[in-house]
Amino acid sequence: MDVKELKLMANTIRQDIIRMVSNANSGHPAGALGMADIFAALYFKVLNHNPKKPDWVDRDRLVLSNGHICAVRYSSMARSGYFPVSELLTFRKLNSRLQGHPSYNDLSGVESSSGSLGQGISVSVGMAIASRLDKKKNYVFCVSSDGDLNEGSSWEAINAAAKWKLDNLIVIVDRNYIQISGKTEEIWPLDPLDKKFESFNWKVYNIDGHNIKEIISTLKKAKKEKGKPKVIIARTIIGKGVSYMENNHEWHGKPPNEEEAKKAIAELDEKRKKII
Ligand SMILES: Cc1ncc(C[n+]2csc(CCOP(=O)(O)OP(=O)(O)O)c2C)c(N)n1
Ligand SMILES: [Mg+2]
Repeated sequence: MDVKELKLMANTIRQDIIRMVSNANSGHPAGALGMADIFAALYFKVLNHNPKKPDWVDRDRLVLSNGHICAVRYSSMARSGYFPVSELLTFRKLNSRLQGHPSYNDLSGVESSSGSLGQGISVSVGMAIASRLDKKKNYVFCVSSDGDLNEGSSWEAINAAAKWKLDNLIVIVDRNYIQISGKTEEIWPLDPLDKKFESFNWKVYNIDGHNIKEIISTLKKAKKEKGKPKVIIARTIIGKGVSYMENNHEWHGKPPNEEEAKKAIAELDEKRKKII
């Protein structure tokens, strides 16, 4: 896909997120919307994967540590062919494979169960070590977030990744400066986040998490960098694409009502016309 097609895909993913969360009348729309550009780039450009063979042993792994934003992952998976798009509307229903937090046992292609913050980087470190021991050439990508990095266990894993010089590990941080109850720098500050990662011996890239060209070129660069684990700190806007959700922590875990969902879809339709 070229950049324009990826922008359109990110818009489609955003519309899916609104429909899923609104249909379920529960879920986490804002963080998911903020990561749509990165997930479009990952699933449709960067990941070496085969949606028809989710268990292919040489695939790149994508671990989602901030599991609550899983609507963005489910939409990306459906749109790239892991399962029918119609299944997206079972999101958060009883017995659905698309649980409110991802379940490894229920859906092939989900690499680890998540939702309990602070575990994904550890899981990814384990996968990266295993790949190296197996002499595999694949990469382990881990999506983390400010809230995920508020957990001390994340930093133990970050330290371990540097000890093992895991250059097959790339963490992408959803740096929207917001978590469940407000602004990160007021609740549990992380800045200077890039300097912290550097002092842990990681290679750091700061990017605009909505610039698809920059997302792709940085991921390419990061894959080539040898000898260190790598982190891409992606500055994102929570709720991106839906005016009343942007930069507003109240939409962290609240579904839009019918009228609000209609407004969101209309706004996204307008944006879509501008991309075309
Ligand atoms: C170990 C753990 N503690 C607390 C929670 C409750 N919780 C769910 S999301 C969240 C905040 C996450 O921050 P972030 O990922 O930055 O949220 P977003 O940007 O998507 O609003 C918290 C504290 C949790 N899921 N896991
Ligand atoms: Mg956040």
